[in-house]
Amino acid sequence: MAFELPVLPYAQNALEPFISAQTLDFHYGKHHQTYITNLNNLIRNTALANQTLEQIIFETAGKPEKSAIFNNAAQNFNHAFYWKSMLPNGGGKIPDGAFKTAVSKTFGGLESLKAELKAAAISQFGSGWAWLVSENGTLKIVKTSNADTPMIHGQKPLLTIDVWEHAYYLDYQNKRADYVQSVIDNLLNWDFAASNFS
Ligand code: MN3
Repeated sequence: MAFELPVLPYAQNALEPFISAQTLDFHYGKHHQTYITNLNNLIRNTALANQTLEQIIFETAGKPEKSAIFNNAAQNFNHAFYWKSMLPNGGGKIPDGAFKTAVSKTFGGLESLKAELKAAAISQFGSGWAWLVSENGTLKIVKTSNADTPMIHGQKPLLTIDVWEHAYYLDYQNKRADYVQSVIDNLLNWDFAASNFS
């Protein structure tokens, strides 16, 4: 069974002007598709071929001889999660409920959470990801390098921002901070984060 590129949850131009259709054309249509194609080629006719994406990630994590499979599998998970972490007319408020209570308890409020998330995204050296996760029920901001992903560190991802250059270079060139600020202010899907927390 081969993996397929998941359907983007909005049109390719739906995140404009913050992320252009051209960026999504390359990032979703080319980069993400390549991770899918590579993963399928790497697992074909192996014991991993009938496993779920998460099983493949756990099975190959920390094994240097399996790093190509891990990198492509984890990047598939990370990108599918990133697309769902955004929506047109995002940003804004978090919904009432257990997630909002946890945000107040851990960060003192949404503005402090956003400041910490921005700092993590900007300070990630080189390619990687900034994440809001829950670990044993407690919220945390973390960053990961390259394809690394929170699930293998005992963390449940709630929201992510891709900070590989391919995520922003066409629209923002070297200004990663401007891209991160745009995503946080205008695109983040707090309903998705809340649904992942519960
Ligand atoms: Mn990417």
